[in-house]
Formats: sequence, structure tokens, C-alpha cells
Amino acid sequence: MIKKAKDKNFFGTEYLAQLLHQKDGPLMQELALVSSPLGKLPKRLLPDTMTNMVCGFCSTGCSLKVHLKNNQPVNLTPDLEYPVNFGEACPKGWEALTPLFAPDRAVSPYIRERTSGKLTAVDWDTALKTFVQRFKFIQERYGKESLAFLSTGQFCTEEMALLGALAKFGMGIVHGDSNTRQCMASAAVAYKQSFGFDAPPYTYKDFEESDVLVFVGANPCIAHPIMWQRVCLNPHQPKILVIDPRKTETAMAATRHYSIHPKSDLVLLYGLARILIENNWIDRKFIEAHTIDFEKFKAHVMRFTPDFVSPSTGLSVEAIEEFARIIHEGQRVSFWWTMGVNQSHEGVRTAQALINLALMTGNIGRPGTGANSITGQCNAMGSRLFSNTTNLLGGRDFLNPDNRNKVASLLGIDVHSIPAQNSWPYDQIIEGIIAGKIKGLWVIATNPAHSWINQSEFREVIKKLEFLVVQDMYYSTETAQFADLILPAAGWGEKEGTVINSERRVGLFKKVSAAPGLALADFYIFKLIAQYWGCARMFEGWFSPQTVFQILKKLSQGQPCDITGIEDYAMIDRMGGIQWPFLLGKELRDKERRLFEDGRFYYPDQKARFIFEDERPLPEPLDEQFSFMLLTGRGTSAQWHTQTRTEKSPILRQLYPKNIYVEINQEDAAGLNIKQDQWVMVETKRARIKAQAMIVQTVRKGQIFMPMHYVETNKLTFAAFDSYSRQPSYKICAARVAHLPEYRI
Ligand SMILES: Nc1nc2c(c(=O)[nH]1)N[C@H]1C(S)=C(S)[C@@H](COP(=O)(O)OP(=O)(O)OC[C@H]3O[C@@H](n4cnc5c(=O)[nH]c(N)nc54)[C@H](O)[C@@H]3O)O[C@H]1N2
Ligand SMILES: Nc1nc2c(c(=O)[nH]1)N[C@H]1C(S)=C(S)[C@@H](COP(=O)(O)OP(=O)(O)OC[C@H]3O[C@@H](n4cnc5c(=O)[nH]c(N)nc54)[C@H](O)[C@@H]3O)O[C@H]1N2
Ligand code: SF4
Ligand SMILES: [Mo]
Repeated sequence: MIKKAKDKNFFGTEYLAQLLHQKDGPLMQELALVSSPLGKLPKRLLPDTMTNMVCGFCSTGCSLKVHLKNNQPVNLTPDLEYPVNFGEACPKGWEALTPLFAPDRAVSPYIRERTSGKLTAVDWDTALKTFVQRFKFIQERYGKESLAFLSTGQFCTEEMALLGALAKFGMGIVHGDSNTRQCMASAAVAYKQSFGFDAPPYTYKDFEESDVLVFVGANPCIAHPIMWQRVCLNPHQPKILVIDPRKTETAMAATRHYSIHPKSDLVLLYGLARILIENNWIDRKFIEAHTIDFEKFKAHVMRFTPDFVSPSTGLSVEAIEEFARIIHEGQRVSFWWTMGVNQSHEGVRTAQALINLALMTGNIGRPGTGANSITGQCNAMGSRLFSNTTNLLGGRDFLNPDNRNKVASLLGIDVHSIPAQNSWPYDQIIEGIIAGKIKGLWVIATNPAHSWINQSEFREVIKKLEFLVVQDMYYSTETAQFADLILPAAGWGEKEGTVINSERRVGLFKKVSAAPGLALADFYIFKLIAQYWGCARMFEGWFSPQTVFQILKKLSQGQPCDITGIEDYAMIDRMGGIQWPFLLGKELRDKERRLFEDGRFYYPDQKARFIFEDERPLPEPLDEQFSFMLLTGRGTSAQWHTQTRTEKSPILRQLYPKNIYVEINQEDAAGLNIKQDQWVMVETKRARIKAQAMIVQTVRKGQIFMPMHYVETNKLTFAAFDSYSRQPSYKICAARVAHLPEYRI
């Protein structure tokens, strides 16, 4: 139950604007006005119009036209011109406005009384004073490292940069990570080590220009449907090869589906490399001119003979040999991967095995080629470069004194306010809470009490905190239910800023709707916190999202992700998004650009590295009791993660099963006497849950699949991590499934 505020002045917005010395500045506009392509206009004067903006769900970065009537968004249609989606959108995009008007929006800050669990609505002044008092108390009592934040790949780059700078430079927080750890860390580390910078090389046109497309652990038909539309536009009758234990929607549409044993990708990819080398199906000229360590790699893969690879992967020798031949015969071969690779105990090396295949066959830097990691959230790429979590702003290194000096001088701050150490990654922050080292946690735009691996532990962990702040659009999320303080955030459509999609395209969010009640754009929440914390001076120049965009440009200068050529938001709008890099003084001739056309990589010697390692055993092997392998992933194109947004749409709700379900092979189901839709038990060493059986042929015998969108799923998962990226290996663990009567619930 939430106690409501009665007094209208309670909202105190004018007071807040005054506090920020912005009575006529952007915060007042934020509260009173909406932005449109016509510029900022007072609400009442806004004519009925349309404005296009990038979708706030997935990393495809489609552009949507929002229709406005009487100053309200009333409808939405996909943008016909935008060089990403060309008039297409998936169900989430079509329904993007609905979640804004949900009844469980946080409309004011709330404070929870711990014993009764009751939430009380408070004004911003009280909320901010509480935030500062509690967090400062913790810092003073337990030291600087006792506070941490967990952030997101789902809001604007300007907001991420302000949060990262505020927390780390202003508030003295050392440990802060983003939920992109769950998603992109393996790809980011793989690129950094192989290319010298975290740089996905492709442009979506490559989907149309390949004659062979290899998808590894990726199900774009469900997770990136509009990227898949681009594949469907390919006029070259391409061969599509899918590596996935499950016969996914994408695998069904493929030329070949390689249903490998889970996590045998590394062995398969080394086996393919060996066949290509043995047959001399490699690009010697490219290897010599542009890479390092090929001979060592060659020696490494020699033991991966087809006879070894076949039983390890479950593929026939013929299938493996044909796979290699298809790669050889392709003129333009592209390799695409997503979570089936990244979410693994050996995700970085698996991603690099794909990079190695592209390098050794010269399939990079040309149309229709590339070793291409597809990102997940709308601004995963912004988070990787500018969130100031794993990297120092602009893809730099906290450990490098030159990098720290550079950022300090660009921002005009004392270099000593920049931590000279790396933040703990996400899992270590959680460990830190368990160990009693972290006492205060600030969670922004992510829902870890549902999405983090091994929930049974996580929920206990979170209770150990002395103070938990959750900043979200909704007061009802699983994580907000534990919060001592909830800060109400505006969502997509209620604020402006930029995001970066999978092909490195900077796109624009706009404000087309006023946030409800007291909810504020995260940007202004951070500004207010800076004010109350007493470090506002450091952020005087960070006036509005638009001014921060100019700061981001400065921070990017000279880096591979240089965006100094982008003038302002209007230019992004005009050009249909702009891919990085785009340097000052350059002319924007092509709407689509790929990296490495000159064969030069980001290391000082400009060469890419072959990086490889022996395969590792499964973190949780099967045993007699837990003899099923549980896979997890996306269920339908209508569901988004922890469902805080997609469950709000009656239309989307029609497009996915209401109850949690487990997909099970028909032979296994028959053996266990399990019928369609029957409630069954799924159990791992961590937890036991109930789910409805969905009997399928798409999951192999001995395996089961559960979508991540239901809160029970991560009670089952096993907390194993890639040792380089610390990305959780969500995809597999040992489980058992049984006919319900066998158990007492
Ligand atoms: N509808 C919808 N779309 C989304 C999202 C969403 O929640 N809903 N989330 C977005 C985000 S943040 C992300 S990161 C992406 C994720 O996009 P994807 O990675 O494409 O989606 P997943 O279903 O998580 O995983 C892909 C596949 O990996 C397979 N897999 C599991 N283990 C292995 C293995 O060992 N080897 C191989 N080769 N494959 C394996 C699974 O069977 C699954 O089909 O989707 C984005 N798009
Ligand atoms: N078992 C299993 N678990 C998984 C995965 C898997 O494949 N299997 N995939 C993992 C992956 S790849 C990912 S990316 C994660 C995703 O996990 P999460 O990031 O936890 O999932 P979301 O539901 O997207 O959470 C985003 C939160 O931000 C809020 N929000 C939305 N917009 C805004 C905003 O503008 N401001 C603020 N302040 N809040 C906002 C939403 O209401 C929601 O509560 O899940 C991971 N978990
Ligand atoms: S594919 Fe992704 S970006 Fe495009 S409409 Fe769907 S959710 Fe939005
Ligand atoms: Mo993700």
C-alpha cells in the first residue's frame, strides 16, 4: 500500500528548478514543455504533428514516428525512411507508448519503512536529503568502497555519462557496473583484446551483402526481428548457417542448422579453423599484412581434428567438413553472434574463435563480411563506451595515468577525483554485499532481483544492504520491492538524449509525453543528486542533455569512437542517425559504413591478434540426479526481459504465454509421462519451481528450455562466469524435470 501525498505544492518542482539555478533553464522546460522537431514549445501551442525517434527496446535501433494530437502522443508508426528499419517494427516497437501510461508508474519518490514494508510518498527534497544522508553516513562509517551502483544499457548516453561521472568523480564511489555485464561483456573484451578497441565492425547492409551468414547462439527472428528483415532483403540467395542447440525460429529458416551440444562452440570453431588451414582455404596475404600470431593459432588448432570435434559437438564429420567448405566457397562470409556465445564460461575465447575465422579467411572490412557481435539493449554500445563503469569515459582505461589526465583536463576536474583502480564487476559487487563490504547500493534502470543469475542467493544478498535505492519508471519491479528509497524516473518518450545501436549508429530519443507526477528524466535526477551531495560545481557545464552531448564529443576526440563531426541533435535527426566514427571536418557521404576497410586495427602496430585457449569443462556437469541441461533465453518477440514494460500492453500480452513454461522434447515428455500444458517441477541444485510443460521437437532430448521473462527462471540458474569478462553463463546448468505428483510442493 502506498500512502498518497495530498498537497499539490508537495511536488515542489519550482523549488527544485531554483535549486539548480535553472528557473528558466532546461529543468523547467523538462517539467513544463515537450520537445518536438519544431523546437521547444509551450505545451498548449504544440500543433498536431509527427516526430520520429529511435525505439527504446532493443539494440536494432528502429526509428518510430510518434503521432501527436492535442499535445499527446496518440499513435505510432515505423519510419519509412530511416536506414535501419525502412518502415518495419516488431510488436514491442508498435506498442512502445503503452507502458508509459501504466498504473504502477512511480509518480513521486517513496520511502519504505523496513519493518512494515509500507511505502510513503515523499517530496523530492525529502527523498534527496535521505539519499545523501544515508549514503554519506555509510561512506563515512565503512569507507569509500562501501557504496556501489548498478546501472543499465537502456537509457541515454548523456545520462550514463553523467551518472558515471557523478558517482565516480563527484561522490567518490569506486564500484559501479552496468547490466551490460550480463549481456555484452564477453564481446567487448574479445574485441578489445583482438582489435585493440571495443569495435563491432559491421553495418546492417552487411546482412544484405553476404553470400554466407553464420549465426552462432543468436536467434534474431525473435530477439532482433528487424535485423532479420534485413537478412530477408539479401538478394544473393545466401547460405544461412545457424549454430544453436535448439531448432529456433532462426534455425528453421536456415540453410543448415548445426544442433551442437551446448557450449561445444569453441571446439567446433577450432575444428573449422583446422580444416580451413589444412586445405589452405585461408587468406595468407591478409594474415601476413594485418595480423599477429597466426602460426601459434595454427599450432593450437591442430589437435581439433574432425574425429575429435565430432563427438564433442554431436555433429557428424561430414557436416563439419561441409561447414568449412561452405565458408571457403563463400565470397562474402559474415559471422554473427549473440548471447549463446557471450553468456558462457568461455564466452570471450568463443567470440575470438569467430574473430579468428573472419581474420584468417580475409572476411573482414569488405561488404557482407565481419566478425559481428549483435548488441542487446537500445544503448548497450553507449554503455560500453561512455558509462564510466568498466572503461573510463570514451573507451579509456582507469589504470592508465595518461588517460586519467586526459579526461581530467577535458572535463576541467582534478585528476585525483578519478579513481586509479577498476571497479569491481557486477558479480564481485554482489560478493562484496555478501562479505559485508558493500552496505549501500543504488540500482538504476535495471531489475537485478529478476534478471541476475541465481536469484535464490541474490534476494538474501539484497536484504543485507543497509540502504537500497532503486531508480525506475515503476514502483512495482522485483528490485523496487526491496528498496528503501524509490526514485521515480521518466521513461522512453518522456526525455531526450542519444543512444547507440548495434551498428554503432548514434540515434535520438525525444520527449513526446510528459512524465507522470513528480517523475523526472534520469538526467535531472542525477543533477539534483549532485546538488544535494555538494558536488554540483563539478557538473556546472553538464547543463542539459544537449550540452552533455557536446562534452561527449570532446571525450571521444582522437578515440576510435570519435563523434566530433556530429554537430548536434538536429544533425542526427536530419541524417537518420550517424555511425561512429565520424570525425570533425569529414563529409557524411554514406548512410552505412563499416570498419577496417583499410585493414588497420587499433593496436599501435595496427594489427589484429589471433587469441585462443584450450576449451574448459562445463561449470556444472550433469549427474544422475540432474541429468537435463537447462537452457535459457528469449521467449517471444513480444516480451522484453523482466517484463516491467511489455506486460503493461494488453496487445503484447496476447502474444505470449501467460504462465511460465518449460519446453521439453516430446520423447522425454513421453518417458516422464508429461502432457502438454501440465504443471511440472523443474529443479536444480539451487531451487525447485513449477512450470507448464510445452512439448516440442525444437529442443533436443536431454535438454529443456525456459524463457528468461518469468521471475522463477533465474532461481534455477547457476552462477558461473567467463574468467575474462565476468559475464554470467546464464545459458546452461544441470536440472531435472518431473511429473508434479512426485513432489510435495
Ligand atoms: N523479444 C526480445 N528481444 C530482445 C530481448 C528481449 O528480452 N526480448 N533482449 C535483447 C537483449 S538485451 C539481448 S542481449 C538480445 C539476446 O538475443 P539472443 O542472444 O539472440 O537471444 P537468446 O534467446 O538469449 O539466446 C540466443 C540463443 O542462444 C542459444 N544457446 C544457448 N546455449 C548455447 C550454446 O552453448 N551455443 C550456441 N551456439 N547457442 C546457444 C539459445 O538456444 C538461444 O536460441 O536480445 C535483445 N532482443
Ligand atoms: N536466465 C537468463 N537471465 C538473463 C538473460 C538470459 O538470457 N537468461 N539475459 C540477460 C541479459 S542479456 C540482460 S540485458 C538482462 C536484462 O535485465 P534487466 O536490465 O534487469 O531487465 P529489464 O527488464 O530490461 O530492466 C530494466 C529496468 O529499467 C526500467 N526502466 C526502463 N526505462 C527506464 C528509464 O529510462 N529510466 C529508469 N530509471 N528506469 C527505466 C524498467 O522498468 C526495468 O525495471 O537480463 C539478463 N538475464
Ligand atoms: S526490433 Fe527492436 S528497435 Fe526495432 S521496433 Fe522491435 S524492439 Fe524496437
Ligand atoms: Mo542483453
